[in-house]
Amino acid sequence: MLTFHSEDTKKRQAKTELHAGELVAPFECPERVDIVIDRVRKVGLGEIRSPDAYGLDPVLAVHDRRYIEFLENACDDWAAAGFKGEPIPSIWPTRRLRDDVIPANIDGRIGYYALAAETSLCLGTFAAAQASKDIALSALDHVMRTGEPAFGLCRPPGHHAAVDQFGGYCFFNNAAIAAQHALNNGMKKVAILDIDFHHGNGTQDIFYERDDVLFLSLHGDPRDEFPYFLGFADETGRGKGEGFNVNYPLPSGTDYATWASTLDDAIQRIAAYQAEILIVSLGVDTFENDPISSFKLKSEDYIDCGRRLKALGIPTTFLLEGGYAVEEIGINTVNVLTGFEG
Ligand code: Q9C
Ligand code: ZN
Repeated sequence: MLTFHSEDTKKRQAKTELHAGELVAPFECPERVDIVIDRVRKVGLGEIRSPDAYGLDPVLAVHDRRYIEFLENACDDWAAAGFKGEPIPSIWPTRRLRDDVIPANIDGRIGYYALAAETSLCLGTFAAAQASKDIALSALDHVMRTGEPAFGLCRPPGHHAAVDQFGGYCFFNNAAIAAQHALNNGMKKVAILDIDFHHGNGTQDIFYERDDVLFLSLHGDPRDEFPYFLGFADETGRGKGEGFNVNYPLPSGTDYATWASTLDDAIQRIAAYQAEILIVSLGVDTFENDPISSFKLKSEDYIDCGRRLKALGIPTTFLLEGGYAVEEIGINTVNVLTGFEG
């Protein structure tokens, strides 16, 4: 299987994450990329290619123009305001406040465009996010052209990013950008299967009223887990999109037996939808030793997961999302891919 990879993904080198009331080193760190690519090489998964540059048009097809401009300039604006730390939001247009005003002051504007406070911005973030979506688009194009599977070693991840919001370590929604690109290039039905531990709120939101993208997500029950405010089972789509959004919230402590039978249900729905192309939002923060998650998957389970996905027989693009047990992220991610290869 081909891997798409770029060193530019490591240009995001944020120093801080707001975690448990402290500023700590981010869980979503650049070393994740090195460890995954080392494993890809070690097992001989296949050729490693650099992505093509797609520019911002495919991003604009999914995200708000002013949001993109905000991301591009936020660090400069923050520094120009005289703020010393990394850009981090502290107020939002929540209930009882207006959400139809975009503040001029960067302190307010960052809250307007943020869905959470853990994710600090930094100077290289925009460049890394661009590399990440180029990787997703290159992988998707390869799959569309050849029918062969591909792995996009995306970083930063994307599935929490909504039309005009960043957070949960995500800026551009790589899977959504790739799905829209597939539709704009002749595909009629795309499925996105999100197996990251966290609900893919951004992806769900982007396609919620549409029937050309089937979105399915297995994740920690939002009653207990980030992103808390989306990802419940009764969210099934709206309007034309009714029936094309499927959430599988699962309890803390979920093991592979339960997770895999849930996966089989999702797989059956993808088959029934007759998707022409499958995008897997591949997070391995379902791993038993993940530091911020609570499922109990073991390294060998990822091989079986890959096998089950292969049985669908649909051209498949894998895009990396989360996974914070950094030492094992290479083994776990690449196990899905080798399981798929058979
Ligand atoms: N400080 C992805 O897996 N909550 N994002 C952090 C620890 C945010 C995860 C709790 C988790 C975001 C792509
Ligand atoms: Zn996650």
